[in-house]
Amino acid sequence: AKASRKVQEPGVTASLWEWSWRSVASECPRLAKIGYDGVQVAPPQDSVKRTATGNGSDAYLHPWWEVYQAVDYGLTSRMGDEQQFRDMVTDCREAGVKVYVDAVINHTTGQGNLSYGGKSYTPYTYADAGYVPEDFHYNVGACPSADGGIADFNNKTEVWNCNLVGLEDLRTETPKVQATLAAYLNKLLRYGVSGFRVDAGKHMAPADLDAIYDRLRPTVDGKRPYWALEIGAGSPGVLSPEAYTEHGDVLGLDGVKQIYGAFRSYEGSDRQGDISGLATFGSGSGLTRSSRTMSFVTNHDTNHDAANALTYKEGDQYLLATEWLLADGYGSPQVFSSFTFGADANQGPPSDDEGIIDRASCSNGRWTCDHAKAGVAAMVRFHQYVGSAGKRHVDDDEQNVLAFSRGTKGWAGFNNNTSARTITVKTGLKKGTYCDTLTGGESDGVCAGTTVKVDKKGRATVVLPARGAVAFTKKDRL
Ligand code: AAO
Repeated sequence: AKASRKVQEPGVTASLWEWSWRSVASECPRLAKIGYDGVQVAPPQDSVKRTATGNGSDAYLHPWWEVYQAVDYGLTSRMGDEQQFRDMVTDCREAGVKVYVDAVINHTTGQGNLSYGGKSYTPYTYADAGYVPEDFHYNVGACPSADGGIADFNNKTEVWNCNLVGLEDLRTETPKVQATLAAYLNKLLRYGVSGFRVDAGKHMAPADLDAIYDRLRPTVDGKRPYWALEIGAGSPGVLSPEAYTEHGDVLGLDGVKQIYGAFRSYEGSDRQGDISGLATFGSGSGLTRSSRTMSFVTNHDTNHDAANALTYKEGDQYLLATEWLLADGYGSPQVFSSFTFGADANQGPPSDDEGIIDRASCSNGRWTCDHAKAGVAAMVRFHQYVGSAGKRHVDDDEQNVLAFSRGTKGWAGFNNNTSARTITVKTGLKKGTYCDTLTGGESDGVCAGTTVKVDKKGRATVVLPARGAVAFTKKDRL
């Protein structure tokens, strides 16, 4: 039978970033129960295993970023071994959760000489992957910068051919490199993976990305693999996220900044911003179109950039923003969930002395488990229930308050102020008493939290808690 050209859609995913394979496997039944369609996992290929620390900010022997330095495409990593990876994919699929992989295909490593898989290497020579010096842009004179690095992020030749932060840049335009990378991705697809987050997508020419994608087999479900390109914000023209939407979905990194700007405003602060301004979030606010975007409040990079993104450290505000994004419907929303860390942004996940990551626990304070928090889980269900129903009855009259319906299927109101607000709005829903899903929800016809009365004109007066929200759908009618 001819393979379908239909691309796997990710739906709602959780990024259980740097969770070990065994931990992801045991979490998948809960992800399914909450209503997640998929899980995204950290880079599984073999990577550098550091043997010494550096100076100043390079004090961690096993920082989180080791896994972004590929050595070969064996699947022994900080998160587990190849069998554990395969078992995780099988277990998650059996639970009904699809698995997406962070694919590091732009470069190899830029330091060290030993990998988690026990392989030794020297710069530009990786026997197990089959790479020799001529497989890298730097060694064939293709990078024009003086030191081989990217000096100008607005210059496409440098961005595509030079070494990003010293990471050895592969000649992704050659059939040999393309075949090597496609063999890696095809192995993952054979194991049941449904698609990829393409790391450093901006650092590969679009034609190279297309050529690699064209070499991919279908997923085990007979679809074209999902392909989400990481296009770091801020570069113009052919390097812009918009330009790359011709070649895949893109990560909503500009959206991260808009969300941050809107939420990090509160009474009595000198920081300005206003969540009511998110009424037009999406293509209406200059972002890539919804159908081409994976949206999120933060990811593993912006998580360390508290000046430009909301992170778990903001607590209620981070959760409120996550809940709002799930209600809004822009893009394919992804909820980031990983480990807690201190002041040094290089700190790695809880692990043993060898860098092997501990089992994730939602009760020892080392893992945020934001994907499973009650409010987030309730809004995943809301998101799935309202589907593609349009945003209607938008109420953005008051500072830091935003409310809207999703067609006639659900209504949600958000308040980013530090005290409660009462609003009277059109809900789009029919007359009745509804149970707010965020303050406890309903079971056996009894509502644990707030109830909202909708009159025969579809209007309701709702009290939005401080830094909180109220949301209900048609099926929450008592
Ligand atoms: C580590 C060490 C390095 C060492 C290297 C090699 O830290 O000192 O040289 O090893 O030995 C991660 C870590 C790196 C780490 C690396 C490898 O973040 O610190 O290096 O693993 O272990 C650019 C890229 C984008 C990239 C991002 C970090 O375009 O692809 O930098 N993200 C991915 C991953 C990331 C990973 C890698 C790539 C490498 O998600 O985790 O690195 O595999 C501007 C540019 C962007 C640029 C950013 C950040 O953006 O336009 O393209 O992203 O700067 O440098 C506003 C501005 C916008 C700016 C943005 C920054 O939006 O408008 O212009 O802020 O937030």
